Amino acid sequence: MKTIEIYGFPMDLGASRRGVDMGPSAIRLAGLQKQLEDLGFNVIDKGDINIKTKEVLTISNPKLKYLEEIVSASNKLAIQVEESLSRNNFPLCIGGDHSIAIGSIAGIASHCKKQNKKLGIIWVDAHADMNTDETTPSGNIHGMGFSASLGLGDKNLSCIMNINPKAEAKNCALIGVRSIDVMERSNLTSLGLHVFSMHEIDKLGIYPVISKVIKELKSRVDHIHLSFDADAIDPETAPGVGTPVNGGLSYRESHLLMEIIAESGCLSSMEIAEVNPIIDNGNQTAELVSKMIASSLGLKIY
Ligand SMILES: [Mn+2]
Repeated sequence: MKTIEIYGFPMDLGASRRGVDMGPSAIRLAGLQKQLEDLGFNVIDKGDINIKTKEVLTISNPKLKYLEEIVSASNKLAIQVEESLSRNNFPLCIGGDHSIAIGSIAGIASHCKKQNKKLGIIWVDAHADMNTDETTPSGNIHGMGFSASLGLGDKNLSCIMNINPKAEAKNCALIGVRSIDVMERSNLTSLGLHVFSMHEIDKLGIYPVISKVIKELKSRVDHIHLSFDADAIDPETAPGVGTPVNGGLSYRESHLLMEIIAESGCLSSMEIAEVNPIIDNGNQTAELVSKMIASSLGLKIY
């Protein structure tokens, strides 16, 4: 059985709303480690990456807010994630805002490059996270993680670990999207990314969608990474997220997505982002996310 290494990334510099920096604590409190141990895994919690808070920082570029600290923290996470993979372990990164993906995917890409492996990414999110400093309406870097990983935008973000792009768009899929900024749209179409919005999920169902994505990725890549933004889930089920958008995945759709990924047996790394305990009901969203992580790693109803 694999060893899972948990890395906390208490980051909220990438977002406007405060509180997602408490996500790692909330997910730990929900019993993540025990749930994974109950599945038979050896679990090592590697603690949190050290990240400065907004109170001690200033914004030097309003189109790339807190760029310097986000790049610094991303580098730290990238090195840890790469080391985890080189130990043949499974890095599980818990956020924090979705800028967590910039560092984790950089570390994964560096590992894959050295091992001559192709990287594929399944990005599950209400948003596309395909903005750049030129298209962003807010300057928030949590909306730039996917584009940076695919080689677009500011080089400080896209060239971490000196690999750019981290993955090819044809080896990536975006699932669950329902809120795309006007200028961001052109970045999506220019790369030819596989997009399965809530429209396709409503029409086809989540099972055919995730099955198709996995089948295609399995035939093309050697390492599949899951980048899961908790706001992909409907806010009625997951109210404690950074940027809630109506019309998301239901409780069972979210779990089924994870269960099918687990059944495929091809997941090699994961991050979960944007849990915000400040606007949650109790710890409902972190508890859901913790159980979903277990589903993605083999928890079955029966
Ligand atoms: Mn996101």
